[in-house]
Amino acid sequence: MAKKTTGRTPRAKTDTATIHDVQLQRGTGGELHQIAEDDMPLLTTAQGGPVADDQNSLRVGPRGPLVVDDFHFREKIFHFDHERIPERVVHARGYGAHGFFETYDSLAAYTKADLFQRSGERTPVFVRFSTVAGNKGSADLARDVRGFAVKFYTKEGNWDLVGNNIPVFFIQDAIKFPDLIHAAKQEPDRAFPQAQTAHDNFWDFISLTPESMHMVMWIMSDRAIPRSLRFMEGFGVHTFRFVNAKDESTFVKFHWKPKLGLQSVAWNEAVKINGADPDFHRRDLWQSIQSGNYPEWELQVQLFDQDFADSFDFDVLDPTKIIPEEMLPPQPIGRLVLDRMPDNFFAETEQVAFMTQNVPPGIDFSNDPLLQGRNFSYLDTQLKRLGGPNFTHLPINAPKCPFAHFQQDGHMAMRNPVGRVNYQPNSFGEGPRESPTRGFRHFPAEEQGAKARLRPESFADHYSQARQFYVSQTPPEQRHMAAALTFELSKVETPAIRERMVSHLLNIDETLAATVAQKLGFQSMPKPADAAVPTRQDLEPSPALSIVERGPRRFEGRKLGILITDGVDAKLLKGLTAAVSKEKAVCELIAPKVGGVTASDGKWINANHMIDGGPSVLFDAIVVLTSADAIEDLVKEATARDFVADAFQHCKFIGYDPSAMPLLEKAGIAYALDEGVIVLPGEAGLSSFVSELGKLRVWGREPSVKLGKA
Ligand code: HDE
Repeated sequence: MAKKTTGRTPRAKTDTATIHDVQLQRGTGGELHQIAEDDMPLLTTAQGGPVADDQNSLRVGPRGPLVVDDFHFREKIFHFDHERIPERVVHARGYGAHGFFETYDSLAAYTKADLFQRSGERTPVFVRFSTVAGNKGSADLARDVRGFAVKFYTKEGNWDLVGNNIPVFFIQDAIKFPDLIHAAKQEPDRAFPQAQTAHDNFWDFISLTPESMHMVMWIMSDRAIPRSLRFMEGFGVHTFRFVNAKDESTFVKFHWKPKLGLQSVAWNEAVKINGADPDFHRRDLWQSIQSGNYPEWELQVQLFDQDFADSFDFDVLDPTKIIPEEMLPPQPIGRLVLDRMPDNFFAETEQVAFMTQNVPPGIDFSNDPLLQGRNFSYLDTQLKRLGGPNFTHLPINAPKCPFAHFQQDGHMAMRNPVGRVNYQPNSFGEGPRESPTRGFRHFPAEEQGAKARLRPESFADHYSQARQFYVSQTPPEQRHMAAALTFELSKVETPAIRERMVSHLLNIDETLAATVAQKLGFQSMPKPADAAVPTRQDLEPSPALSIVERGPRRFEGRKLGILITDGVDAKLLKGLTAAVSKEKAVCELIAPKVGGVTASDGKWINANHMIDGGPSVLFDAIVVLTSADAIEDLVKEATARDFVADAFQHCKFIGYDPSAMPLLEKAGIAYALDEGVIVLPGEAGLSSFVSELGKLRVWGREPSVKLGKA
């Protein structure tokens, strides 16, 4: 006989027999259908045992203790207790996607790597983007380097190109990596600040490590706050080797170039995005792939031989140096398209194990000491993170080509060799054998020298390329770098560290140093830091280093935020959204209330956001379309005023219909209208407005906004 139930778990009864009466299932059109219990998959334990009641644990009487026979409860809680694995010690926060790499033309002259042999060949890939310093739950818009790790599942095994969105690194020797990362991450006694380099320990280490100065210029630039993962470059950083079938080696540096051009956010915008949408980058990647706007990059290579390396001003083995693109133009060799999100974040993005030492025949290492140190590190880290040596059995890490070896057993072994023989050589003629012709052979580079702990003289110039980066930036980008340095050092509590940093800046650019020193309130200038190489070279500027110079010039792939109210001109709105989608960009509608608005033609328009949840920092440009009746209420909304004022401050393009002018006035920008604030539909029409948006920012506005003149 059924006992009395508590009534708290409507779909479960506490007696023994049937549990679910009905369930709801969503149809293809989103509608809900009822499905009968018999048509639903049966819930089981991990051992496959059918579960009768998943709502109540087993107890003695309605108010009595739980009992140990409850194997279902025990298994469920046990598994939950073990759901986490250690987060990555660096690059903990990441987001991944699947796609393919397509080779343009055969590269057989340079490399025998199978994936580069045939024009049009497609190789499946998995890419994981990441921030470096923050923990797994930190915000996307931290000022930080972005990881850009690509796993190519080639027909000759996996090739992992584990790169960053910045082509140089902080240190020249892997032995300094733990120190660098300790200093960059949260301070150990107080456990803050998270995902930020604006603290004493980081700048203490950096200011004592002159080799980091070039990288410091990059992370203080807008490169460290990308607008989207889709709008950033990637770099293999180190010099690698291509090796062809004749065993000839060519040095190679890898570059990923985004099809939609480069774009970053303003620092004030980054700070606000982190609050408004800490998942800004991952949401953007998710949305663009799910909507069929597949992000794309071109793989380009800088190829060079030993003679070039010998004639170059710097050492090509030094990972704190670039080879300027103007000096050695990168050649396009293929494209990467990301077209599928993982089915499960943990199984794929979290468990993916990148290792720099995963290279196929035809790709090899150089003697870059950082690369060689990395080749040592990545295997260890996967063992720790994934808990055993069989992480290659996980589908995301397993090669997609045939493979065979005698590695066996260990935790979670899923694919042990079958048959009697698990060794070789054997006389049974069983099992795989190595092949001197098809197998990987390391490039037989000749090496000599005394064994010693040392740093080569050729790595000693720490300032010339740092300066080259700075002088290659446009004026707004240079201003951002000065502001970033000032902000970061303003958070440093120890005056000596600030001074030491400024003493390095003096070796890079005197004006930059003076600006930062003045903003930090220095009474006098410190002496320039002692430099290992006393004469800094004045290298030619490299425009390729500027984001503004490499901007997209098109609004494609960007997002327009349109603030609408009741009475919005339906025709104007329709025309605008059509012009935007023609440009392959996206519109999102923001309304004063949740749900939407009633347009001028009496029809209801659904909005994507309520104004409080859709601040203008989430968009690349904004438009305000309102009506004479609604504007009075709109100007009373503080968030509507911020919507406009922030967009103006962040130098974005703003479109408005004449009835929105009172909001511009209230936001304090009506007196500073410039060429980036455009009345709609305007004489030139909506498509010309949208093509104007391709300029992305009105940087000329910035100085007046900064000084509060706007
Ligand atoms: Fe890494 N790095 N790294 N790194 N790195 C890791 O491996 C390491 C370096 C990079 O999305 C770890 O699986 C050392 C340079 C990316 O899963 C670890 C040194 C570059 C990712 C590790 C470096 C990178 C990592 C932590 C100094 C750019 C994320 C978790 C010699 C070229 C991959 C893991 C992903 C991850 C070690 C320096 C890029 C501990 C010792 C330079 C993109 O193995």
